[in-house]
Amino acid sequence: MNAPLVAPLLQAKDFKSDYKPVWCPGCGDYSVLAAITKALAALELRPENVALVSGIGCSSRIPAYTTCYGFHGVHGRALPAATGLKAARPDLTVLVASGDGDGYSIGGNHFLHACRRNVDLTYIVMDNHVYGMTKGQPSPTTEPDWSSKLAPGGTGVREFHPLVIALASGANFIARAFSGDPNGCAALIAEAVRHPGFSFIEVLSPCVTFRPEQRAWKESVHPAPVAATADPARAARRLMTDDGFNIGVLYKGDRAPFRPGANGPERAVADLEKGFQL
Ligand SMILES: Cc1ncc(C[n+]2csc(CCOP(=O)(O)OP(=O)(O)O)c2C)c(N)n1
Ligand code: SF4
Repeated sequence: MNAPLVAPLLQAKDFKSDYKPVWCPGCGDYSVLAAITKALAALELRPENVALVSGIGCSSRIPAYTTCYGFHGVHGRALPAATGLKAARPDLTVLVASGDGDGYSIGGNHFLHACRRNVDLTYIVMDNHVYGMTKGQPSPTTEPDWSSKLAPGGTGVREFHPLVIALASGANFIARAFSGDPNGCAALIAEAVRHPGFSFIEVLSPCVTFRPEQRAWKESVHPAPVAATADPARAARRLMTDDGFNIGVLYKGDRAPFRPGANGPERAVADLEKGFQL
């Protein structure tokens, strides 16, 4: 008798492509890549059922380093591309990879509306508080007093608070991870993928080239002292007073994800056009 045709479970290495990452030695993004591939294996997914969408930046190179479907798009525009993909192919697991420049600066507007729409996506932002790929400009999460060749004395501009903004805009799952703990990061990514709706994970991922002092983040991070709450008011208070290094799931909402067509019957474009005929 022939053995039943059951696809074997895959391992993290099966989700890694043959392309060798071009990141600087020690960049946190290597561990985020490892965490994503571990999470996909733990979720018992297959590369042909997963799409990774990104914008532009060192962090946005991730899709090429996996065997999943990938879309390395335009700077700041990963979320609209991913939203369209998930709307057209709800059967795919769609992950979005970004950086703090890509996702919070040029892509900031899309971030707000992706949280509000609550399409079932997992948004992983590798935050290194700097534009790495373009050689060290301050980003929206850069500390105001960070002095560099490009911004001597610092920008003097207050940082953006991505987690608070995600909560206020309607994200359904909010977590913070650290690249230096790839297993912990993988567990958070897997939990985010399982949670319905728009899941946002801020991954502290050091840029060792332009922010070498971020190597000390490993001494600053600590597990969040309390379990995730589903109460947005409580989550807001916690996030507003958070030291920036709490690791774990910080908010887990129960809003139903947006599904195209769920709010009424879909209409053919030709029928819609008829309504506009003079
Ligand atoms: C429309 C447009 N504007 C600017 C750029 C140049 N650019 C490429 S990557 C990047 C910043 C990336 O920073 P971040 O998202 O923080 O990623 P990192 O490289 O730090 O991972 C910029 C400004 C571009 N490619 N396209
Ligand atoms: S410049 Fe920074 S973010 Fe880019 S690969 Fe190098 S260490 Fe990583």
